[in-house]
Amino acid sequence: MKFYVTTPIYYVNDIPTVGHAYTTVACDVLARYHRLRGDDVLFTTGTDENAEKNVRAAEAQGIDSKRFVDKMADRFRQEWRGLGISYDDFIRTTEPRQQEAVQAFFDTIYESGDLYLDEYEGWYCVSDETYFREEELIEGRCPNPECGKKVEWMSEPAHFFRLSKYEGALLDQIEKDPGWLLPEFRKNEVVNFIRGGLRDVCISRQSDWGIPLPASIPDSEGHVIYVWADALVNYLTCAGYPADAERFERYWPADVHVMAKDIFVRFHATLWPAMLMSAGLSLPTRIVAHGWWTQGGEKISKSRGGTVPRPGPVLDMLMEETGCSRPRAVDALRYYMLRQVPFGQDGEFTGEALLVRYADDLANDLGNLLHRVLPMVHRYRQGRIPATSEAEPELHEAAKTAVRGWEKAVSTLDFRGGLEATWEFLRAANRYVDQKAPWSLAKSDDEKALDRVLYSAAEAIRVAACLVAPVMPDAAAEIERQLGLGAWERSWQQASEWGLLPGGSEAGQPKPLFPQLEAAKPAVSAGEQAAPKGRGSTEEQVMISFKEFQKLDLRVGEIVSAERVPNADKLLKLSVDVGDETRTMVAGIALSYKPEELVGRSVVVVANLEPATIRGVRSEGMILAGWVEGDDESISIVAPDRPVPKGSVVS
Ligand code: ME8
Repeated sequence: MKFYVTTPIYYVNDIPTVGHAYTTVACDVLARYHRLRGDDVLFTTGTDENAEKNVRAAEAQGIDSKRFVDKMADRFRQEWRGLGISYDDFIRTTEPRQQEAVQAFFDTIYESGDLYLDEYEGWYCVSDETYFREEELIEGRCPNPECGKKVEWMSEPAHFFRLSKYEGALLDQIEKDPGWLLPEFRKNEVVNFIRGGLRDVCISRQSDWGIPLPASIPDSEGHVIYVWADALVNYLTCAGYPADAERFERYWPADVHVMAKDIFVRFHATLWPAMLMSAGLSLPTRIVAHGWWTQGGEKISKSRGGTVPRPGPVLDMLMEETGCSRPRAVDALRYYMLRQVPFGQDGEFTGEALLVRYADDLANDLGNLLHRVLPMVHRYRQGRIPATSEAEPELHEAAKTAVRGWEKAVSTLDFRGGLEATWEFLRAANRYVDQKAPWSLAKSDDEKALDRVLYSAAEAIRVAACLVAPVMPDAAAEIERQLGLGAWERSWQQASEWGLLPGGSEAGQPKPLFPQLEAAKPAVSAGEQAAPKGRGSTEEQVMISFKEFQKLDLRVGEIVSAERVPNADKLLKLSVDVGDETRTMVAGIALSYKPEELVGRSVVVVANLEPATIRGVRSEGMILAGWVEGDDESISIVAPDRPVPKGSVVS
């Protein structure tokens, strides 16, 4: 099966925002998913360079237009590489192959009688590169609420495309193919737009920047093709049109064009299919519009000015706040964008929401599963995945449900639904580990039961890696490395199979997948995670100076009372006398200590830790303990070797 997916080609008047990254990541996920299925994928993106607004941006920087677009196209490539975008083709509309395709295409349209010369008199918005009728303007400005810029009067001879001729054919197409335009509610906007009456579109301008109208068309001299009519043809060019007939036969029509709602109704769902009908070419199989990322309720846009969220600074922030590596920050950003809002809807982009997703979904649900299971494989089975023929069927069922969930979701570009199905499975796997309590089995002599639980949990992690791979390729590869599957040939098929992890194979060394600096942990996650993480919890070890160390107020305290925190298996509420006062502290040590055995014990306390509310209890400090990461029963509190008075300094 072939699968051809396209992003819009972006204007290069400025570098991309998280909005451009969103569409590009979504298409990348589709491409990676289809490659995993074994499909022959063509995934294209690129830059729309023949626009007047690019020329003006170059002028504003005092750079020659060609040099400017060259530089910006490189920037786009660089940005996409930095986000793990696996495009197969990057097209620039200033390339000769685009000129060849556009001219061949307009020759065909001319031959079909759909081009004619007339006088254009009307308004043009350079920012939107769109023609407007007088009555469409709002107070004399561009009617697009996100733009509202001054429009320019144009009066010149121009070539027109008979768009009006295709009203009926477009409405028929929409009716006969219900899945053609997505989402459903936007389809109605298209229908209303077409029913409102389509006017013929001016498709040439008198300019020297752009692709010349073919000389074979009468009165073409001095005319370049309207930038939208040029840009849309890129989808054909990348498929090999017109020169490579074999390639074109293979990939056209595109399986899905993806974009935001701004360029859906007028351009992709109306003008483009009408142009294709005129040229006698097949229509794309699906055209899908997602919503906008907003900030303060306004669309995030290149031209908005101020601090526009761009991928680079967002990644820097993530790395700084969590201590994760760049590839893992990329994974987290990709995940956040696709998980946070339903694909067709707008969503507010915030660093806070991204950090919460990181902590709760990635560090906690996904990361913890790996870091509970792998250390136990090392501890109880000397680092070898147990060999067992009794992998848990109940977990296999959960895995199959998740796979079906993804497959259904991908067919409608419901990325959020796909990820929710995956997380349902991760939660089931975490519950399985909780219920089977391998740390208790390790104390019994039921070796087979322990083998089965460890194997099944590790197998669930293998499946999880496969499910998250299209969205988080780096994390998936790291999970496989830690499972000892370094040279594993991953395929989608393997996500529904069970028992593929080779028993007896050697697991890799555990390393936090989505590390989290202590300071960045939200109180609620810290509570649920129960036990504090070890020093190795940051992926790259952070060195601190002695001066920084001295900022810690470490003191000896004495536990005065201890009780369980209701509805939290792992938490104890302690009263600790730290010399001059008694503080309440919540500690995740309940699986290792009974409350009554703690009273009167000396402990080492971090006395100047910011208070946090954990499960409704305000915790004013932290006691130190050692533990085997992932094993909540191995916690051992740190205490002075010989008696020292309460409140003594620890340094
Ligand atoms: O329109 N939220 O280029 P462009 C979501 N060159 N998506 C966003 C977004 C946001 N805030 N901001 C941008 C053009 N996008 C034409 C396209 S195609 C033949 C020609 C994404 O640079 C989204 O995909 O203005 C939107 O449709 C596209 O960038 C617009 O990019």
